[in-house]
Amino acid sequence: MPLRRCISSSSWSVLVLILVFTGLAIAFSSGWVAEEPLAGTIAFVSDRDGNKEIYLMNADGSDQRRLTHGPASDDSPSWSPDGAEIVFMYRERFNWDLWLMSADGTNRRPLVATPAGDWECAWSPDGERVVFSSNRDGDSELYVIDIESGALTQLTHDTFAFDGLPSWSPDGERIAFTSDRSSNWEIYVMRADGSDLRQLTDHSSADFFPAWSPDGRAIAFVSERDGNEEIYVMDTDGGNVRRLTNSEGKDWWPTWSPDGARIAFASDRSGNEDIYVMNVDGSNVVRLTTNESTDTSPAWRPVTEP
Ligand SMILES: [Ca+2]
Ligand SMILES: [Ca+2]
Ligand SMILES: [Ca+2]
Ligand SMILES: [Ca+2]
Repeated sequence: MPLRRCISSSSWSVLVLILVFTGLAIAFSSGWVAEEPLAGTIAFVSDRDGNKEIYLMNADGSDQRRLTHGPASDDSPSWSPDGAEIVFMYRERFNWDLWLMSADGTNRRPLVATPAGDWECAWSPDGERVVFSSNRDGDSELYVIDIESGALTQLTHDTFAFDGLPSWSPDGERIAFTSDRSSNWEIYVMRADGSDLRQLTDHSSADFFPAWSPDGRAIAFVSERDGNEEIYVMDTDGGNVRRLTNSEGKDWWPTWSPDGARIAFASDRSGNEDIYVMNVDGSNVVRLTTNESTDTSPAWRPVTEP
């Protein structure tokens, strides 16, 4: 092989190698290679079949399937920590109760059934209790029920305030919730026995819907402080507030992926409510439902394996 041709051939190889490595470096630095697929299962509520029913879908929006059937309204699903069961709001005629079912929709049975309104439930991380709100004593207060024994503990005692929308810390030690005890809706946190109450947000607009991150270090929430409902995240002491969404529609119902990398939420930005998912920094928004009815109340299953 002539010397000149040999040199140009090896230069070409070096150039190709440089281009390949540069491309890989750009791909890694832009995060493109690190993007994980949307994994797991999301429960949600839709009235696409006539009244509010609970559905499941894969976290990429595929395989949407109905879990509940019948004339009653089924709403606000919350998963057991092992992903085997769902507690949800159930309304026959005009009264809301709390029911349990297996994740395949079987084994439906009441957990809390009183003539009062019983709403907004969240399963404890140890799997043994459910926190919920109820107006059984006149106005909305938070209660915890032991699933096995039925023993009830009242957590809040402010008879002039709405207290609701609870979210457990992943270690089970604390419960974040929404209250209007300081004249407008703010997010508060207390120990799981109701003691050591602290106010986390302090803004004249409505702040509500706390959702504790799986690593326990952040709380997602909804606020109207920038004009309409947007999703924000803050540290668990109320500091370091960051806005994640920016749409003219209502963005609410945040729910974290089990790995803490994404947040699914409901939004009516397209004209009717649908489920969306975004990275935890607000980037890469993906729409998961496209049905023209109301699709809302997403709850990401806390485990990803079947
Ligand atoms: Ca109250
Ligand atoms: Ca506020
Ligand atoms: Ca918005
Ligand atoms: Ca829809």
